[in-house]
Amino acid sequence: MAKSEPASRKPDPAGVIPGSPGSEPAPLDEPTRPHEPLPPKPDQSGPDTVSPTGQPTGADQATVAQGGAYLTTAQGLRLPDTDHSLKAGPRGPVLLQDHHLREKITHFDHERIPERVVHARGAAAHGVFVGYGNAANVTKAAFLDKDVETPVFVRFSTVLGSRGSADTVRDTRGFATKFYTTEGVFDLVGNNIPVFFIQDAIKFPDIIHAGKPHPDREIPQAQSAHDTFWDFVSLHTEATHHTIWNMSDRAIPRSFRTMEGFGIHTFRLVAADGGTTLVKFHWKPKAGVHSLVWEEAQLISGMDPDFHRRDLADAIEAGAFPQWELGIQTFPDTADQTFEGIDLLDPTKIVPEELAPVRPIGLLTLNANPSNYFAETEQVAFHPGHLVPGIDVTDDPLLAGRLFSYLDTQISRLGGPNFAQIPINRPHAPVNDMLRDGLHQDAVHSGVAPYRPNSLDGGCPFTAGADLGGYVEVPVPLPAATKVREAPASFADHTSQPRLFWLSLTPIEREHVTAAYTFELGKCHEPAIKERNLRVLADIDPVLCARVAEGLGLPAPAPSEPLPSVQPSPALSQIRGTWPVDGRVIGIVAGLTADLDGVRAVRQAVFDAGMVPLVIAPTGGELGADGDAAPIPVQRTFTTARSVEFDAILLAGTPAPGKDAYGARDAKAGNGTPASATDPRIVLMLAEAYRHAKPIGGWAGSEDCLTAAGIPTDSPGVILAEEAGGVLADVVELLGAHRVWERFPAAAADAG
Ligand code: HDD
Repeated sequence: MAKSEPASRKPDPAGVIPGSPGSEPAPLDEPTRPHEPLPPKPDQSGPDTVSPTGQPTGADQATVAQGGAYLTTAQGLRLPDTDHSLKAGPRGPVLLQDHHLREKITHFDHERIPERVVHARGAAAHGVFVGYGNAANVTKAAFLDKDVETPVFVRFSTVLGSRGSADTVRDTRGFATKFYTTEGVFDLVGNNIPVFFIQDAIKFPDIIHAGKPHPDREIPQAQSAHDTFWDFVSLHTEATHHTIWNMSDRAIPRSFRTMEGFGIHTFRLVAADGGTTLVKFHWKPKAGVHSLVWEEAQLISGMDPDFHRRDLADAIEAGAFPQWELGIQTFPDTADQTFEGIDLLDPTKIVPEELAPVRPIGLLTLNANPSNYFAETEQVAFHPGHLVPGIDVTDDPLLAGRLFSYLDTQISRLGGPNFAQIPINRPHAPVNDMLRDGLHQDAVHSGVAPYRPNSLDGGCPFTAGADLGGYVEVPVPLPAATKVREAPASFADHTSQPRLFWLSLTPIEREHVTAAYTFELGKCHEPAIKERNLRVLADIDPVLCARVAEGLGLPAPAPSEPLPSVQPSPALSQIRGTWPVDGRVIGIVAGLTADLDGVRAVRQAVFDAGMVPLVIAPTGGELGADGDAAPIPVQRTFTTARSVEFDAILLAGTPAPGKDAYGARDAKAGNGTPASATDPRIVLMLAEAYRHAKPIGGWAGSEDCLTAAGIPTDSPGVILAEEAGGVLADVVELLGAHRVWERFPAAAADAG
């Protein structure tokens, strides 16, 4: 029953295929076109929704499932009562016939899906990617064309922890981006560390089993500081490079907003003329690369396990949209697939930026929080095999296994093969597949011929070659080969790049790496595991090995072979340059006799600098509520605040004579010092902030607070002034470098 000629189904000049969604109705139904969902039920539009901080979410009412005026069952039946089960009398047994009770409890029983086997803990945001248009010489991918705007969804994650684990544990972070391009979905599923633990995907279950909690007691949660992890990485030295990155500050980022991202594998780009180029993808954060210090990360794990998740959502809600540039390192697509002697198929190797600069090719901006965590962040399904024309894979053996694993895992995680129909996973390009049926099939397909070739549906769908936007794999010639279970000889170098990383760090960063190894190995119980890891460290650097050995109270072994000679890559160090301070959090401590005009002015100046001021007072409520000027909201009290929430702390001084002081009537007459000086909670806050190398500012009388905390007033990064106006500019300048690095002993020793 062919109703039209095949020729009439070809794309029109605008690229629209007649009969596809968004085009005029075609004379013939697409055999694979799903029906639109039913319109919302009557009375199902609700009040405007607001976020927990009172901001309108702008959610489309048609999508708010519980927004209607009346409660219904899943079948649309209005309900008079959802608080009492149907019983035989008020004290009698509950009746099985209570269909609402059964529906409600049954649905609840099935609310959870299996968490991701890795990267279970995550947070995500919507955004837009805009191409710079300068990559056309290497790729024909349309979303990279100049000024093309592509919607994206980005999910950040930790690797090892369960869904409810803390955000700031020492771990690699996932950085997965879904580009909803006009040519189909492209997923860049990367990490914040540019190398991986293993060179072959067949080892993935091993490294993950070793890193996850011990199978007997299921501890420790979200940690690598235990025997099985260190057992594996010392017996399997290709993990050494990723491990030293994990022991560096990269594994405890300050924020998702201040992480780099890496595609890790080498991919192959294809230009419009068919030319190919090898490429590594990088995400460069506009805010710079910044980390926590280890003690801070540990405190946050208890104080605010949602620290990174909250930080991302708050920044986006406040309009401080996080941004990254997508960059590429490109390499000639040579037969040996190496660059400057570095094997590009080995995912444990980087190519230093000094050898192959990163060229920015587009800008990512995250500008909207998800409306529903489960629907979006939990159900999003990434896959390194989601590619678009112009981007192809290489024969990296780690990537090959991933191309299998990501589709496979969704089948148990999302309950069947139709997860691409879940709203967050739907491509924004028209879909016309011949996939049918299966669990959770949401589409109501029409037509009778979901097969090819057919004559019943006019021969549709047609296939499209590269000239019509079809995805055509690069016809890479393969060498004559013998089937083997082997790695190439070049994969055997496991020490030169860990050494390159170590030598590229500043003394402070090296000290952090040393402390991290000492901490993690100190948590191991088996002496043999500690000793074996020291032998691995000896092959990276004798100084590193000796310092860790000293901390463990063990002898330092000698290197097993002469140390490789390497050229450091300064680009790998995080401690350099100055960066925008947008979204940084400034705690303003207002004690009982605080100068309210000063607090008001500083708070406004912090806002004006694009940062977030949080006023900390002895009790909640507002400051100066009974005065003429606008009251100041108190966001934290001495009880709820902890130093780790803040990037810098300002101490409000006492007011000039005749000016208002908050709570002055309660303060001891003539005391003249802010009440915060003697409060042990503020003393603790200052001591921690000082130890974590955060800028501290204060005015008029704040010296007493510092003295109570044992902080010399002439320390680096301590700014004192007579008046409020004298502190903020200097504190902002210090924040541009992220921390007051001079406060760390290694920096002092280095300077000396
Ligand atoms: Fe993976 C999830 C990143 C190797 C198997 N991986 C997952 C996520 C990220 C990465 C960011 C979370 C995606 C999300 O937010 O939903 N994985 C990487 C990187 C790798 C890597 C950068 C190496 C370069 N992964 C890797 C291998 C395998 C897997 C070698 C298996 C052979 N990864 C998975 C998985 C996950 C996953 C089991 C769990 C949940 C999911 O895929 O959707 O399939």
